[in-house]
Amino acid sequence: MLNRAGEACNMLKEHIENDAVIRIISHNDADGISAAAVIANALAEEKAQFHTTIIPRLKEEDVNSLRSEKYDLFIFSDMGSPFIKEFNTYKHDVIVADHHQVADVEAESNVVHINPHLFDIDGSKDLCGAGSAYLTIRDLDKKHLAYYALVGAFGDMQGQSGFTGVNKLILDDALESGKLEIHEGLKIVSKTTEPIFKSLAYTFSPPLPGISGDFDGAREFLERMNLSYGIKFTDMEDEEKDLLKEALANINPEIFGDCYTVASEAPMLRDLEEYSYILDACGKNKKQGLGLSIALGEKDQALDAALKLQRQYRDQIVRGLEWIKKEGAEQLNSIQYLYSEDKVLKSVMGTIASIGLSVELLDDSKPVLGLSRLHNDIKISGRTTRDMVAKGVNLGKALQDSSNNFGGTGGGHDIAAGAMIPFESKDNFLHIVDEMVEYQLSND
Ligand SMILES: [Mn+2]
Repeated sequence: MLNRAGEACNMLKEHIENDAVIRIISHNDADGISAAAVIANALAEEKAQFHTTIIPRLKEEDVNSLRSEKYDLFIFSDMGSPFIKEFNTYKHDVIVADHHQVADVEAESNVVHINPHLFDIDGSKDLCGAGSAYLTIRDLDKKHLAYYALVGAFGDMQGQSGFTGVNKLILDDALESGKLEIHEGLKIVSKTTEPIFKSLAYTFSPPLPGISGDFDGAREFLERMNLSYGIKFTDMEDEEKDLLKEALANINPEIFGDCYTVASEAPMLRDLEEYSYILDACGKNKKQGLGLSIALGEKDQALDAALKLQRQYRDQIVRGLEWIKKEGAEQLNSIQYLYSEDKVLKSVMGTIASIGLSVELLDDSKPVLGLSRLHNDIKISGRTTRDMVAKGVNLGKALQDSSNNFGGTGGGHDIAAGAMIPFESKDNFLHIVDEMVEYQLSND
């Protein structure tokens, strides 16, 4: 894998020496933006010319229209692996640094394909898109950029219980460069930017049942200990911090653990997990350009704008969780679902379905589907728990088979999956998924 990355780096070096203009195309989530940032920062340091575009999905028509663009080298990061066949017929050189599923196509000499799946490495936990991108530029002596790959890993939920596989090698690079420090601490968000009750309510991972997503719950929790809820965590006295730590550890011991910080970053970006949340908020609000400029080092106004976006997005999630708390989910025999026509709730349905399960607002003995209507279709995000998967539930299969029945599409992992179906099939679809899950549970 490192040899393959070395080949990519040689290709890149050649184009830099020839003063070529390089085109970077990357995905619009936290991992994809981090991936673009790793490469763009490296190219900027090498004084190379480049142009970056962040897109939600690489479609066949994109692949076809890029073919005629006048660049010398294309770099696709956190996307591109399904299109090796098409890239093979490009006249340009192409580097693909991805970690999603691969097709069974060998790359021709104009294409270098970096993907953990090609080397039997687990692309869902041991290397992310930003990690593949980092490996591409690693031989340019860029260990000081390694931490961006870890931001991407957090964005794809790969670092939350420690880094493994190739991610560990990248972590070691980041530590060796002196940029990154690891220390034990309280893993609550926005310690320097929000009053403590909001820091607690905005902390969804690790989940704090009764507090996560619940402003009143967080305030009451603090008041019970006689702690003032309006000050920031960083302004609290040491004894108050200790009291808080102990009480939170009683709710979820995982709240105390390794924090990964980069001291040279702006305070709100210093914690790499929080950095990934900021990029995620930018991407989710279609402000991927803002996310990218932050990762390229823009401060002040850009950070203010991102903070505002993040606050808005988190408040929407809190509103969604409050709605679940009040209304609960609609119950079928073996599944439950959330449905609302409300614009804000619709936009965070998948997220609140997942957090609702983890913070125990929803019964975890039934998979949950979050439904949101988009014109004549319904988008479905399904989540369940490891326990239910062990009992036989495979949501990816259930959503794929049931959506196909109605001319829709669906699939994913056993624990998390999605589908898109025509709106008119909603009730029939729910019944079929319910029966399929019942069948999966009884036949295990
Ligand atoms: Mn990714």
